Amino acid sequence: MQKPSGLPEELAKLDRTLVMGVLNVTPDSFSDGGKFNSAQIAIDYSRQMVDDGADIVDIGGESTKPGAQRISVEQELDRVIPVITQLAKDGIVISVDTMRAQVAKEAVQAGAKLINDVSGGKADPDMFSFLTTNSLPYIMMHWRGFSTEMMHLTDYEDVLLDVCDELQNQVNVAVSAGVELSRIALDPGIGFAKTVEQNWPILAGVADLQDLGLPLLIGVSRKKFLGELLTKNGEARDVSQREAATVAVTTLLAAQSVWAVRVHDVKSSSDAIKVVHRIQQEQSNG
Ligand code: PMM
Repeated sequence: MQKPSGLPEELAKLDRTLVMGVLNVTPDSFSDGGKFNSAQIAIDYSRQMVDDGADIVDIGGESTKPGAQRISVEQELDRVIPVITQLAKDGIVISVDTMRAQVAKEAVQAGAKLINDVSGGKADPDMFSFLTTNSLPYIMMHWRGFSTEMMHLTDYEDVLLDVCDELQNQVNVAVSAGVELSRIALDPGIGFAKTVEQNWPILAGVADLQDLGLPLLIGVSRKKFLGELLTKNGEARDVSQREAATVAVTTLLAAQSVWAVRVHDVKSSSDAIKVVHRIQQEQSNG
């Protein structure tokens, strides 16, 4: 199992796929239209995810849904820092989901232990220089542009090869800027600058992504391409009904020893990973 360097000891020793539970601290993130957008509810929800098996809680204050407008750095800080501070006190391992070096810096000061950058260092020219000030794991996602434009950035010759090439180029940029290679985990960015159909060759090509030589984290949870696949009578499956499809992907990724999955429903993916891991142990004994 490949994993990035710089992980907290309790995660570094684990030899199975990790579960990163999603906590979007954004006004539109909860199904009741924002009623739960308060720090205390976010904290309780995170504790529940950990109880359900989350190894990491990924906290993001800026929506990256297609079409989402950017928020100010102050807004982003106001949303994430109080939650990170409290959860870090509880001993929960937190990653901060941000494209901004300033937010990453303050999140790390507040206790975040991983940096999850959906822009892979492309959105903020200060991100790589910030990274050189610590040695925490850095999740570098494949990214071509902000949420307002990414749906127009889907021209690929061969989506899998192009994503691999673009990730490799960005790794080279990071390493030239002084970021240690060993701390980088790669993410192909399912749904980011990809059409619904373009996500499938990527999931079918995990081995090619692994050939880049770095650990992988993949986030498919409840995404649109799953809803489209499950279309019935011309209607895509609702976001609330995509859990089995999400778990199917988790299972396949765990069987390929992908380092981590980013999911909303922690319990179902955590259970699936336990089953895969148990079978893998049997295979290595036999
Ligand atoms: N997807 C979203 C947000 N952050 N981070 C990583 N590393 N990988 C992802 O695929 C990813 C991410 C968007 O999904 P959400 O709006 O359901 O959180």
